[in-house]
Amino acid sequence: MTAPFDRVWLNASLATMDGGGTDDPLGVIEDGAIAAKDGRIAWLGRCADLPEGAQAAAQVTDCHGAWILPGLIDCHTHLVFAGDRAAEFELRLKGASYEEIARAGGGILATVRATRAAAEDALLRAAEPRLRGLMAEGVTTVEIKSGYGLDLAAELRQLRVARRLAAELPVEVATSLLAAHAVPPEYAGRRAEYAALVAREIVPAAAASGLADAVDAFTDSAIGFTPEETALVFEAARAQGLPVKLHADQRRDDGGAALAARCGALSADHLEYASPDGIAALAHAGTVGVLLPGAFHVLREERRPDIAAMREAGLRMALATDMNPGSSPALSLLLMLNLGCTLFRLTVAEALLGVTRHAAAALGMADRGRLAPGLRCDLALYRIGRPAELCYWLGGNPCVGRRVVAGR
Ligand code: DI6
Ligand code: FE
Repeated sequence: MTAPFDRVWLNASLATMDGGGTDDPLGVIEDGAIAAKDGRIAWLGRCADLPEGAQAAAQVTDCHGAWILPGLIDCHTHLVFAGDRAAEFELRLKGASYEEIARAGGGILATVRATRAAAEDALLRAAEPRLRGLMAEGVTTVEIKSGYGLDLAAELRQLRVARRLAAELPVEVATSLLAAHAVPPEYAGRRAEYAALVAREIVPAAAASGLADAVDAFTDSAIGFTPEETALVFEAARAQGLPVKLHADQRRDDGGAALAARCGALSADHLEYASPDGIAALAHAGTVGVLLPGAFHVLREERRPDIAAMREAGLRMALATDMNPGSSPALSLLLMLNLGCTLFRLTVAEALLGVTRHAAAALGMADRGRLAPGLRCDLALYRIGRPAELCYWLGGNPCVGRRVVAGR
């Protein structure tokens, strides 16, 4: 008889993220065990109920009371880039605004210059420690965007680095083409022309390369793209069969949420200025709202996303680092759990669902983000007394184990 399981974890508390309503939103199983076969969760439940013979021929790990969560998912990062913008941080501390710096040719375009000038290997070496830092916290899936190339070759180079990171490290990576992030210097004053180029050439070429899993854009009428330009890029994505995501309503209400909903986007991200109607439209469309408290904090924004409207609408909320050198130099997803609770007033359950189940949905991944039979057995183990500790500490890292299944 073949062994039922090849891995078994015993004596753990499980936060399955597959909970039963308001009493138990995290789906906790105390004194639990989890068993895997061929990289999939084959069984989970109370230790006492472990099937007969479960441990035979399996590699068994005694968790000594640690908590197990599904491997965390950072569903919004720009972690492949060259250089840093610490000098801009200092300028902002002296009163300069993000938009002023961007209009003066700094901001995103400063990182574009550095990233275009960097060789692929140099980009890889710069990105790797950032990714390893997330992995050390129990992150097993990371989304990585381009957007600092802004021409076909440099955008593809960023995406290739993202794929190489996934090939070289035990982590899963989902890539997003963000060529519509800013207007490159050679198109200064010709924003619509650049948006048309993205739609006509860059999106199809990225799709043909197989390097992009999705297409993202930055709708911001001042320093990004108009809803009409964004819609053009999204049509190109749809024509290539690629899902879309959107940086929406971060600094003003540009109608980004409604646009994302209309286009059936996987996620609409930021949403500080999204209106209750826009939020309701997102919920109705099944689009996930991705909250990015790192950018809110670093830019010292005062307008919070309308969490009450999101709850009311039943919008699924995810939480991510937005790791980027300008608005969110955030190297820790655990820290975002704290900021999500303290700055946005999320509950512990909302924050934790935001980096697991709802983050998976924001990436269109149905095979992870919860602990349930049949799903990938990507796990994160923490030495904590209760799940709230993951949101409570500011800094530090209680992750004591992590496992990611190889291959999709
Ligand atoms: N919103 C963001 O949070 C990042 N891009 C965007 O459109 C910021 C990118 C940067 O400042 O480098
Ligand atoms: Fe972003």
